[in-house]
Amino acid sequence: MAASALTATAQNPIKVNQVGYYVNESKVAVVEPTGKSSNFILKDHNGRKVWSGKAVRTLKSPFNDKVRQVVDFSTVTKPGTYTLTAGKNKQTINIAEHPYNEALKAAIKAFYLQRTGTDIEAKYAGAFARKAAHPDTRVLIHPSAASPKRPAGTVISSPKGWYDAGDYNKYIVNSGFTIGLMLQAYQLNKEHFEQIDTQIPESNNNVPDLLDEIMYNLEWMLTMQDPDDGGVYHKLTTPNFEAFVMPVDCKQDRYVVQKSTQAALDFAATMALAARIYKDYPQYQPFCKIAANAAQRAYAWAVRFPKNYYTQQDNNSKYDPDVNTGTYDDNDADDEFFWAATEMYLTTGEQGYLEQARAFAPKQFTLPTWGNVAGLGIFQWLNQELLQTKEAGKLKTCCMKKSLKTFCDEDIKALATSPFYSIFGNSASDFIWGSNSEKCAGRGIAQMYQYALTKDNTYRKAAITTIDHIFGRNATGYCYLTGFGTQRVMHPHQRISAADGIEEPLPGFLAGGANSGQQDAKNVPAYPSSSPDESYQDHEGSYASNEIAINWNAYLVALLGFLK
Ligand code: G3I
Ligand code: 9MR
Repeated sequence: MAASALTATAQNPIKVNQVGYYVNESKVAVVEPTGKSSNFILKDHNGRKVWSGKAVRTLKSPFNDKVRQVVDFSTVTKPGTYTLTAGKNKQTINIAEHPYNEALKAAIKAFYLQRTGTDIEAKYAGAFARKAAHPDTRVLIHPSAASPKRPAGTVISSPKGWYDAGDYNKYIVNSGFTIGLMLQAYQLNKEHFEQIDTQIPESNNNVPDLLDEIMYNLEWMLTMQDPDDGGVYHKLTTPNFEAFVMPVDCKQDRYVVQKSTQAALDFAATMALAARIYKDYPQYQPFCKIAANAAQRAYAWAVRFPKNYYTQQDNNSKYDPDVNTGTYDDNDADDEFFWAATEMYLTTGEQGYLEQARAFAPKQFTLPTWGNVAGLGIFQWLNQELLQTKEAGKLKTCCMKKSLKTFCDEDIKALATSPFYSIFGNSASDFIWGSNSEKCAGRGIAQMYQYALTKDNTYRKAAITTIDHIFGRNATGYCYLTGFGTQRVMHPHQRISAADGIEEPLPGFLAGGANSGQQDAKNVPAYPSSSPDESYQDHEGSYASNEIAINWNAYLVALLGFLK
């Protein structure tokens, strides 16, 4: 389809979840009034009227003078394709039993498209096939990472793994977080994930595709541990971001840089968690032994160096070459200690780790992010309760659960006055870098934990309102998952999508989303608005609002895995 056709409805004042609505859940559209008409009509594919009504609420934006009408046609429950009409404007509505299966499949398949060091084959990727690049079999030890046995310039091999995002580097902190979030969701929703066939090279090996896909990055992560001392390099990177060229056209040397406490702990948590999950599959049992051992060594290293934070600027003042790529830096490792100690205890049963987990346990629930993984520690303890394991209750979760409930209830209160009828996006602080995932899908996942704990459907309904935002019921009208929706993201900040000569971007990627920081303002045309919720542009240069990233896709995978 031509780009013009895909974006023809860019100004459609009727904002809906363009992927679809569940038959038995709320169906809300939000209309920006354009004329006097106050009657809304829904017709089926034969043009028969099945519903008509007025707005249930008219609300003013918290950020500007715009007014929005909330239209609720939840009483329509028959699967099908419909047309919603408001005055002269029309919008397509899909209703289905399982409206998000294709989106979930694509969001997992996106990880395959991010694989480094292997041919991406036409039989799995169609037009998006490409030649292998970045084998990473010749990676240099950067001076910041030098050790007696591996002095600067030593060549190591560190193949496989996924490109982090729109760039071509591989970062341990973000990899660990990404895998942690997905494996934890997998633990609770195995049956649903098992039936998702993503058509990847490993699809016929009797292991769920999600686990095979994740293994491709776990194998890389293992190579990032210094075999001598157990420390873990923070990232594998070029000195500078590559230009917008295809992977095969990249020429810069690749380095591993400084070992960091956060990298060691996220690595330990991820490997410990993986060692438990993959042991169900005979072909992965050797991996599980290696992973469990690697996790213990990394944790021990972090205990020796509890404040060895990644310091890019400092390193640049001391060493050459300078490194100017993503930092994933963080000045607090308590949350990483908590998550890692949690996973280590559950894998080894050793009391020492339980004591560490107790010592670092947070009192409050916070949404998990790459920089604050306390939420992953909390989710793992909740998983123990929900799965009724023998470890459930070894760490008291009462404060965490109380604060998760408060958090979720506050979000739900906001629905009453939310112009887009979503628990996300009602305050400016939601619109940060990666808002669609870190704040929006993150809030959805929190609600799904609360739902799992209480079976109170109010929480599941609240979670669905975050998916409604992501799939188009929002101030920009974009459906933020590439390849989906009627108003599509066509120009994500992703080097491959920009350089492959194909008009459509790689499918299945969640764009970062509106970000009031507008940190890329110098690289892009003027933003359409200064409103936080409109600080987005579908422009290739917009890394602050329109990049894609593995961790962001992970939130969507986890949330859709819960929702089913
Ligand atoms: O969390 C704070 C929030 O408390 C505060 O109110 C708000 C106000 O600006 O900022 C929030 O922090 C932002 C943070 O993202 C949220 O996680 C920072 O301002 C923002 O600078 C930070 O951006 C990070 C970005 O790198 C720049 O460092 C993103 O999280 C992170 O996802 C992104 O990661 C990059 C990699 O470095 C390189 N590869 C691509 C990847 C995706 O863009
Ligand atoms: O492409 C880079 C993206 O992956 C990062 O998330 C982002 C922030 O670190 O930086 C992007 O690179 C830009 C750089 O920071 C500034 N000059 C323009 C680069 C993009 O073309």
